[in-house]
Amino acid sequence: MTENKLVRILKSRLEKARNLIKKYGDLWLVISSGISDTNIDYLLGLHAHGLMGALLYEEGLHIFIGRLERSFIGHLEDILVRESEIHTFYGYDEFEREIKKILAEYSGRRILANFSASELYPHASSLSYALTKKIMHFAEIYEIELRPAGRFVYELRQTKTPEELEALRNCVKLTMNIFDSIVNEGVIKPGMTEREIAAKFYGEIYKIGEPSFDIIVASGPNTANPHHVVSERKLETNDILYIDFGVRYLTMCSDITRCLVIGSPSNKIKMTYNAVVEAQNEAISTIKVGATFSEPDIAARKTFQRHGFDPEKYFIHTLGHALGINVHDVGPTLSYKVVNKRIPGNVAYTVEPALYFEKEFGIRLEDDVIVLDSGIERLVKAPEEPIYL
Ligand SMILES: [Mn+2]
Repeated sequence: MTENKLVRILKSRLEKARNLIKKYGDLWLVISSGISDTNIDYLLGLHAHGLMGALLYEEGLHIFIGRLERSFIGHLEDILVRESEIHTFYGYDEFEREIKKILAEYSGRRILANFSASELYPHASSLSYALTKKIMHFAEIYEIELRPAGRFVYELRQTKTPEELEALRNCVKLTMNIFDSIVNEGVIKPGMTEREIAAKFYGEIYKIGEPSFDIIVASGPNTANPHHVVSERKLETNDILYIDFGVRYLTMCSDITRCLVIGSPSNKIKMTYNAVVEAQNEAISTIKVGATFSEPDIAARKTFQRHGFDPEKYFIHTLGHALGINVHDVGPTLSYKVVNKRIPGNVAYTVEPALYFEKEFGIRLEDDVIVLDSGIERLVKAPEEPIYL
């Protein structure tokens, strides 16, 4: 069941890639060596392990996979690779030989390869210098024109296919089920450590997928840190805490932050929470196809100003980021600085306004949205009040 869904997502990406590639070249070569390349996950629905490669061509996809990892692509065999070839190898030398053999078949063609400067296109680059030299050498032998894949990968992955968006909707639902079930269990209470809470979440997440990123559980004064590292701190009565977590399900990532309080919160906490809720609603009301990436962030900042909180001082990050196969996916951030780019259709974003008061506390609320030509879809909505434990 899940596998079929995954295959449908992969097929939708392959089709999109094949249509788009004509604008940039003929084939797309992805090689993952060492650091796992998300483009392998994107095409094959699995984490790259060691050396792996994929070459997208008109009719199919060549897959280069270590003999020991052969079982990884079991889900692709019948459907995806019907007309394609699987090339197995053991060790670097055999890998090189396989790549060379296949490249020989594409003499005279234009191949997009993922060795653009990583500062420019971090999502497209992971090739080692040695491997880059090698591929360039083969290209020279076979008169292949190598082109940087950066722009192509950017355009391909910034917008999502309907299948990817459907997976994200389900992903967010499952994510919230996990959150609700842990909160309703009533186990989060004074004496429990941040680490113990994180462990609860990890336990549930692995039953359906994997974490999109390292979970953040921040409590008490730790909530003043936007990127807190989970600690041994024990929850205390009248604490505030935030939990920032996400699930990677069917290769799509959710990212949610919720704010909880134990006992009775101070007035400042209540006022801050209200301001953050309002900022989030105001921001979301501006998000639509054709709006600039700055508009929602500016709306959130204006709301904070109206509530008497200087956003320059207390809202110290951007409003949101693209979601997709990576939790920080391809695309501009929602920031007041991105004034000259407009939001396209079929993108997914987080909306996460926050206020942080150094050494005191902080509140962040994060929801996920999908932007379509027909309007915005808010996949989930943070509660109007903190969640009382
Ligand atoms: Mn986020």
